[in-house]
Amino acid sequence: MTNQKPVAVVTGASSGIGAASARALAAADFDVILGARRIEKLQSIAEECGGTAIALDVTDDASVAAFAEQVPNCSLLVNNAGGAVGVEPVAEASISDWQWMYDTNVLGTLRLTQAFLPKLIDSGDGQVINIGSIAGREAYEGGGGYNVAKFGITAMTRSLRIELLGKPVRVCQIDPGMVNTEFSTVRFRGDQDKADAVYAGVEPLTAEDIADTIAWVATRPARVNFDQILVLARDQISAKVAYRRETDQG
Ligand code: NDP
Ligand code: 8X3
Repeated sequence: MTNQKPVAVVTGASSGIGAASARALAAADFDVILGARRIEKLQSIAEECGGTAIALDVTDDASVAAFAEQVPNCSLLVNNAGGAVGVEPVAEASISDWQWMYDTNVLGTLRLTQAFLPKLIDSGDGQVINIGSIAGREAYEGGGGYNVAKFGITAMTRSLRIELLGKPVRVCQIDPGMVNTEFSTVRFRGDQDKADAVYAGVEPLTAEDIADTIAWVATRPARVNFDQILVLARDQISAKVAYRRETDQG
């Protein structure tokens, strides 16, 4: 691979925030490498923004190694792949749902960070942007394993930031509130009515709103490190309280 532009890797780029970020970073003149499992969706987004689609399962060591091998240089790693499954209370939660959330969000971020850190350092101006969540700042009823995973990412971002002090790599975490993507469809295991109910009466953020933030952070001068950014819809004030126009209830 030969290129002059800085290379940005975006995980979970087949939909939602990741797809919008791939488009925004391509528009900001990055050479974008898109990773996710649904390769056809990934390829169509890559074609649209002039990027490169490479199959990636962030829960699979061999997949991460094969992905990283195809990307010799990297200036920016956006650890975005993730999500939630289920809203059961702690007392009733499924161990396998919690394992999925921990493996995808936390260990996925760890695997990609370990695979790309040497390349980010070699670039002379590297950046890691982890996608956390308001769920990594506030626990909520039914948040369970997703809260645990996103609080875990918050801790990992902070450790990494400290460990890289003095090295040419910035570390940022962006914590969105409600964003209308496939997130809730996945969380409710494909039940679209339940997914739509999450956003009823509220104007949520769009994937493009978060992608704008990512592209803005990524294009600041090398001396500037945004450690953690919370991005909420105007209609949302906390993990549980959003203004619902139809019911006037949070
Ligand atoms: P989407 O469900 O639209 O996107 C999730 C992305 O993650 C998909 O591209 C999916 O791709 C990818 N992904 C899931 N599992 C894996 C895996 N094992 N390996 C590689 N890629 C994987 O949701 P969002 O865009 O909303 O989510 C993006 C991130 O933003 C997540 O980390 C989420 O937790 C976070 N977030 C979302 C919020 C929201 O309200 N939407 C709010 C706060 C944070 P594929 O299935 O093709 O592998
Ligand atoms: C997604 C936002 O509030 O559903 O990270 O946990 S929330």
